[in-house]
Amino acid sequence: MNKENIQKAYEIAKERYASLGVDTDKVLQQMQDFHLSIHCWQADDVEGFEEREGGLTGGIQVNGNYPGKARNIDEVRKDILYAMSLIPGKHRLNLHEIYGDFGGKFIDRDECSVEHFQSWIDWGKANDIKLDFNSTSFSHAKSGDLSLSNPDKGIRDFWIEHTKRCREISQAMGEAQQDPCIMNTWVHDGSKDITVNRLYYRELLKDSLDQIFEHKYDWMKDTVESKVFGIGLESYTVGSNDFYTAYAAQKNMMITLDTGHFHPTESVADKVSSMLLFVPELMLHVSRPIRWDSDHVTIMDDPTMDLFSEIVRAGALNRVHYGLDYFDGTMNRIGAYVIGSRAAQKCMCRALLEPINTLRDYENMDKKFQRLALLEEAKNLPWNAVYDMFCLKNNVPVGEAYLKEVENYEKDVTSKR
Ligand code: RNT
Ligand code: ZN
Repeated sequence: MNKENIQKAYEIAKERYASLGVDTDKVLQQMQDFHLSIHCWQADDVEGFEEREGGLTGGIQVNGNYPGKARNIDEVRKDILYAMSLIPGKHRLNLHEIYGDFGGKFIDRDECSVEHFQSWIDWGKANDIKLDFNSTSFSHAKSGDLSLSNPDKGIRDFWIEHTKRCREISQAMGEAQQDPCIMNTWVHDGSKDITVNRLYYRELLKDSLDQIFEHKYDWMKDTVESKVFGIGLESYTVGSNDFYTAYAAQKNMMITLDTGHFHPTESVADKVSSMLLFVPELMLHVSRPIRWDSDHVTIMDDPTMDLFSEIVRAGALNRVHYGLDYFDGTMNRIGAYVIGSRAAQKCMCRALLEPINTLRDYENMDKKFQRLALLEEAKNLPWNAVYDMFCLKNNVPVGEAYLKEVENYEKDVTSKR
């Protein structure tokens, strides 16, 4: 797209928004401060670099075998840097424990330590990318159906040790980058069929978490992620939404809202203002569930737009962290990163451009028709010209121009794998 046209379109958009009391220059600034935590696991279909046999377990699934997936740590790093070069702004990288630099050795989950992540810490520093972290309960011989809530104390202690070590690693990452590393704890624990000891496993999970979170760190922040159900674990999830909402509220800690982890008609957007009254911060896992927690690539759909609008309306921009969480092996994986990241940004851009003061005036005056009419009209306002300007300012391809770049990278790099 022609640079002058983008600028002209922006000027027109700026005037149009100004007439509704919205400052587009300010929004461009806010977009610059909007950092995604990009998930490393789209690059290689959630495999990681552990020396182990066996595929993905824990009730999650990747479909597709599109050629060119990253096969080792260098390829993951290269692909992520390339994807980031097509996403405007500055973003974080969200690592899972199985993506450690294990040097070809088998390091069990209860043996991981900072040394296995030192090269990531150095890479983050060298590329000015801050890191977030996740413990990994799935794809392991001891995963089974129950990890932190396993009645077998040996297995439970194994996963407690793993998760504690992950917190230590997160602390080291946070300290090195002088910015808190957010560590997400999600465990798949659940069961396929009718469970008659529901309370018991939840007591065990609570006790394990209490042990894990006992030590306080200053350079990492914990967050806990609930889920409605996993594949093969359909009847019961130990760490349900109620469990973690209550836990996080009681401990005054962060909670993760994964947009695929609720019943299909539940609004994740509506949870923001309720939860933020009781927990300090939220982490998002922005995904796209299709009938179940399918982890399709994030797009600019109604649930995602509603979610970001609610964050802006709640004045919660600085209390939310924006992780992505999808994994699709049916298409070019770098393209998938760019689509999902840009989609999340577009949702935020549109949310920031909402003529909220006028809308609130209407609501306060009980002008229902006017409120709904302006909400409808706002959909058609030239938010896209503002997003294009954001891309231009950040020297990344504007609009569909990035398709060619992804194709070139496929031709030169990923197709040769
Ligand atoms: C699974 C959870 C979890 C994982 C990642 C890989 O349903 O969403 O966050 O997707 O940890
Ligand atoms: Zn998630």
